[in-house]
Amino acid sequence: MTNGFPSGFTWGAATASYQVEGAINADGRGPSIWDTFANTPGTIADGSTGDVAVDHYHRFADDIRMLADLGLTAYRFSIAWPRIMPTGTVNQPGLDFYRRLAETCLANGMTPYATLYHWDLPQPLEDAGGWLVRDTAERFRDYAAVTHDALSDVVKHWMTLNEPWCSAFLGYGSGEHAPGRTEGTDALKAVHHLLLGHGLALDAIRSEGGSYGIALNPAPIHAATDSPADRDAARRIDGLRNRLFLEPLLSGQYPADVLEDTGMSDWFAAQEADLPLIGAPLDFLGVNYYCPTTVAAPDGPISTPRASDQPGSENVVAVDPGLPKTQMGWSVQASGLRDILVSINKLAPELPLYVTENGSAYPDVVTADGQVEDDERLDYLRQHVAVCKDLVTEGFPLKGYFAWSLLDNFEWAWGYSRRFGIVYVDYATQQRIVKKSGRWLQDFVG
Ligand code: PNW
Repeated sequence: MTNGFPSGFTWGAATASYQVEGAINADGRGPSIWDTFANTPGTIADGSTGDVAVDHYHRFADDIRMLADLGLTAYRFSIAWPRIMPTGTVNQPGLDFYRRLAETCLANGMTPYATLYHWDLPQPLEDAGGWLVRDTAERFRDYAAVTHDALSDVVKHWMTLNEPWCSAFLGYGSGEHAPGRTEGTDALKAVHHLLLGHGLALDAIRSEGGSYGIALNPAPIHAATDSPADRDAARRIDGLRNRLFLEPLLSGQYPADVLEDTGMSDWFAAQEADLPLIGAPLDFLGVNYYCPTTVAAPDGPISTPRASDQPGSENVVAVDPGLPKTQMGWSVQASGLRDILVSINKLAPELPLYVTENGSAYPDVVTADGQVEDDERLDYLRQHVAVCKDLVTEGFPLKGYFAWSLLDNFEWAWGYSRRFGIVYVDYATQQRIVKKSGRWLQDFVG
């Protein structure tokens, strides 16, 4: 191949249901925690919601054609649980929608990669305790089984969860994401129930001819200095962000130091019987990578705010490493992608890996002649794709790359004020414009 990648390498772009679909009341969909959260004043930076989003529910066929025109061969989308089981019983029109979507992918030569949970928990399940209760994991298994049964003839690549770190620690720790709860170290119960849901679902859906995994958001964590205190801060954050997920999934054990840091050792000891299910072999692991993190020991007196995405280590401070930043304030360091993939490969040397998300937000503008010249995003993409190319050339088991995102969309707590698309969306008209970065990817994979 002229671009240095083998011809079987998967090139795709990703979206998530609540971020793109809109049509929140269509065809029997019920409310999710994101409907509730986004409609609570003060939660979303620009006061917006996903009510309309980029209307992908109605425009998916055009969007998939556009993706195919870009020369990409895979589409990673998520399935909205509240369309399939809004209240616990099956809503056939919801399944029909994703069948149409998957069939449209196939008709355009695109392989569908479906994620079963990208954060839109049915509101009735949150009302019953959400991810803090075990029952939610069992309900997730039921929903996964129904969905897989209905679609496994057209969807062969499945991910159970997207970024359970975000669901647990932004949803139940800092409260920046739905359901907006601040439960301190109890957020680790959400971690366990999410991973249990993954294990139960995997066990229920795994079948011949399919490929099954999960998408995490691990990141390299650096200590600001070599001091013991800074290194301990890095150990704590690496524990919460990476090891708390990777180790049970890949090695069948929770990291003891993280459970001690959080005072959760006894609670987790009582869940030990779940570990074989959680640690069952994966066919692949999805890695969503955006940026590395540098941390330092807390300076000054310890105070423990309840609202934190690092429960038990609330006072560990993030340090600016002085790298270029995207509009999210996230550092740009493509070598971090290599670092995290290599460290996962050490834990599971044979496991196929995919970059299931990678991308950047910048304040795009449409020029007078209707173009979007997003050179910074193009550079970001080029640097990270180059890392993938080096790894693949070295024989590393990296199987594909998905840009986040196909389209500008509802960026969670930031609403529409942050754009990640390789395709621009004019939110007033829903017009799509392929950005310069999207054209670059098209040329590259072409
Ligand atoms: C991921 N953080 O979210 C998600 O999978 C996407 O839905 C999202 O649009 C994308 O990254 C860009 O944000 C994250 O605060 C959200 O560290 C927040 C964080 C990480 C990932």
